[in-house]
Amino acid sequence: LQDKGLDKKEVQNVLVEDARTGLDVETLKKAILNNLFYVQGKYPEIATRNDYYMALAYTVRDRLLQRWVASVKQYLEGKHRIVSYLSAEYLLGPHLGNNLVNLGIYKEAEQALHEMGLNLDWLIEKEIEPGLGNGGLGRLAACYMDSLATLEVPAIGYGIRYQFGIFEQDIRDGWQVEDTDNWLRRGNPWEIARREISYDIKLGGYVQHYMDRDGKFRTIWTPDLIVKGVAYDTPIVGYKVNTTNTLRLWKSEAPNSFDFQSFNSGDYSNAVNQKIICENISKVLYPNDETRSGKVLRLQQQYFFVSCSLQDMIGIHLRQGERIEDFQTTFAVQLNDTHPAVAIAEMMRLLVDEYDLEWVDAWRVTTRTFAYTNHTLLPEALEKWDMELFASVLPRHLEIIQEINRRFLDEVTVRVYGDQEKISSLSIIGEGPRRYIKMANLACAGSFAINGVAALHTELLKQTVLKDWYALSPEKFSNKTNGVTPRRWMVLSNPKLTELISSKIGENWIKHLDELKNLEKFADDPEFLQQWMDVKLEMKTQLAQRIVNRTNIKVDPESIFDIQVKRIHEYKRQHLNILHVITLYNRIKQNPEAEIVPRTFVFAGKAAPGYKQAKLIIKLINSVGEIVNKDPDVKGRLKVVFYPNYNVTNAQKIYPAADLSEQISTAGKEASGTGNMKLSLNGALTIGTLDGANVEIRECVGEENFFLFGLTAEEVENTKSDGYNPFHFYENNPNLKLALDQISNGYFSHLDDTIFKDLINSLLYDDQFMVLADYQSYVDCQDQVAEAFKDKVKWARMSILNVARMGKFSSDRSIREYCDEIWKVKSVPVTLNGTSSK
Ligand code: B1N
Repeated sequence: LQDKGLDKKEVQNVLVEDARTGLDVETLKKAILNNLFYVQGKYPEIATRNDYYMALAYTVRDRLLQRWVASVKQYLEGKHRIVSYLSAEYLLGPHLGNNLVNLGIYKEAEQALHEMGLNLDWLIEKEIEPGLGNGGLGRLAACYMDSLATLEVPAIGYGIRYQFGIFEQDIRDGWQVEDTDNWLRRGNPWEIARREISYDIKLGGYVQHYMDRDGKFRTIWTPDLIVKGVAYDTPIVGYKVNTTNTLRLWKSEAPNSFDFQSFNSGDYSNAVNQKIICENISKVLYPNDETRSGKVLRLQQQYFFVSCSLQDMIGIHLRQGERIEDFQTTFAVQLNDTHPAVAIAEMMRLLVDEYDLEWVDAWRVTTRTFAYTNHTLLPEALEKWDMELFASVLPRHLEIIQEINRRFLDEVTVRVYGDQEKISSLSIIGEGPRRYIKMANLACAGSFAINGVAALHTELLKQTVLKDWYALSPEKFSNKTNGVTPRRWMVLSNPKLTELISSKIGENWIKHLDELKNLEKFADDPEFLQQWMDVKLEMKTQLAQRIVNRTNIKVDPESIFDIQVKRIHEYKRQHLNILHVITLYNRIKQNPEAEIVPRTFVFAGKAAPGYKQAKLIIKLINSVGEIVNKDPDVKGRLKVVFYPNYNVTNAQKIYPAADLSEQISTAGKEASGTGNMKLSLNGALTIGTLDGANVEIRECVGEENFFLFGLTAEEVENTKSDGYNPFHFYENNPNLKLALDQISNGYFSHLDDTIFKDLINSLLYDDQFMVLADYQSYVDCQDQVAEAFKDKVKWARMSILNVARMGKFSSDRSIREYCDEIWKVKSVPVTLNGTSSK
């Protein structure tokens, strides 16, 4: 090299751009064949599709590792505050395509494979997605990891490496059937097991206190089980930057030294059982979205990953040569809802019991470290733990929580002048026939910041569930409206739209979503309008193909694609949507010549396996579909599709094809929603209530581009307190009455008049979610939608303006707000070969 007269920096470049790091087509081709041989042990003639997928995945991983190592090095060199995101769920979706986009080598990889006679899409579709989350909360964590890396913020995500993620859904005879999600069955090229990074976690047992020789109080917690948490790391690369952060997920195992008493005493089967108990902790994701389970295993999971993560952070902090008292200068820890809130008690235990801090010093560190995001107002989702159950798993933490509460209530009593009602509402421990621990209160007491996930949600938090907390510490509260990453949800999932947008306004919008604004000036350009409509039609045609393959239902790509995809929940009101379907159907039956704008209703979403009404809603959708889809009078003008197994992979194919986005939750119930943002960014117009982030979406896109209906959150509350009577709406609205009668008398269920009884009764006599109260307003609004859709060009214009004005809803914006206002962290660009981005 010296002969060639290269200086040191150039040498570095040459060395770095080798077969494992080069990004050009030729190098990629070589690397893929190399990995096929040395990782999969195959040559092209005998390689399977999965072999090629793995070879490509390792090729991409090599390039990530180089950036990952550079990032870690850079973070350790200076003193930077690191964001630590604690979440029980990460709904990542498939990695391959996303990593190619973020590395900026999608086209190159496509070309390399093409030259090898292979097709990139075909390999991308081979990946089994890691479904380590239920819905919006888990997906938000994944979008935030993408934005943290893209904004070059030092961050680490901590969670659980579930062996089984969210169940796979199949539909049989119209009913949901669950199957296990064995996502690791073909191995996982995106993770690196860090066997050397592991921690022991105690569970159960008892606590003893004594005074040592120096007169200091000591605590010994003798557990009845110890499990080991092993780190599995996944690199998360930012978009066209070197920054590659870590997602560290913990797997539970039996400790090495495990139960040799049992072995020595010859009790082999007991030793094996104990090993299984340890491995069970990270075995499976609880499939409940917005419902509590109260199960011991769930508490064990929460504590397991929180304790591993805090021990890990303390290790990182101390290895930097810092003092334990300054922990909060190294980490800002965000609690993704209350699922990791036991971290507050665990931090106190580690500081007081293990690192010998005085209580007040430990509390100072703790309350400068944690911040809490609330994601729901639904009372059934607020986490509470029976105190005896809690004590049986975490006896020491119960003592600590009682001490936190005692000191806290002492202080509060003075502040609220002895108001008993306020004191008991703020207490971390609930009294009743059985005492319980209120995790939201623990999270509030131990955090320096508390936020909601949309403007309306934050306001409602302050007025309702956290009212007394807001009165006590208003300065802790702020709003951080959710966002989604445009890399996965536009660039990757909708390349045609991406290309069209970029052809007009350049590519900057991908990192600065506000720049979509620049599209507004093309909203009246006839050529652009035509291209916009062409892309949408092409995406609808592709989805139609997938629908017929998966469900055998033929749908018309020219019809309105009216889409409601999200978890099935009564508050999300998929049944309100189906009442509209039935209403249109009845119009046709009453007058087969009636003018009906053709529509394809697409539903998708999982129901929690134990949630009866949600499962019944799925059955209802399929039953209505069965009748409507084959009725000759309908003449194909209405189609109802239930697309099975909604997950990130399927969502990426559905969003680009949507004309209409259904965001029809009962006002005040959906904390934010994020599907609303993804659909809108893909050009769908929204029909929705004033709920969650819909309110802000409507403000941004303009009320003329948003189909609004229904009661407001305030009207919902007033209607309830005035004595809401759903039966009154049934009796006085003939179309509504007909639809409900048809469901109950078996019109859609082969004359079986028993199946939907529970659903109908709950609507007629309770209707917590105001379906009947909002029915007419919804149907009227849908009539306006149909009318608007008749003018295709006008619709396209609205769609363009809608996208142009959605820039606020990038997760980059959300993360910037968290960084500036809560975490106080700055970006740390990572350099590679002397440059910081592609
Ligand atoms: O969190 C999303 C919001 O956009 C949604 O509106 C909200 O419904 C969702 C217990 C939850 N809130 N609570 C949960 C998930 C799992 C679980 O076990 C509760 N999910 C939400 C992101 O902010």
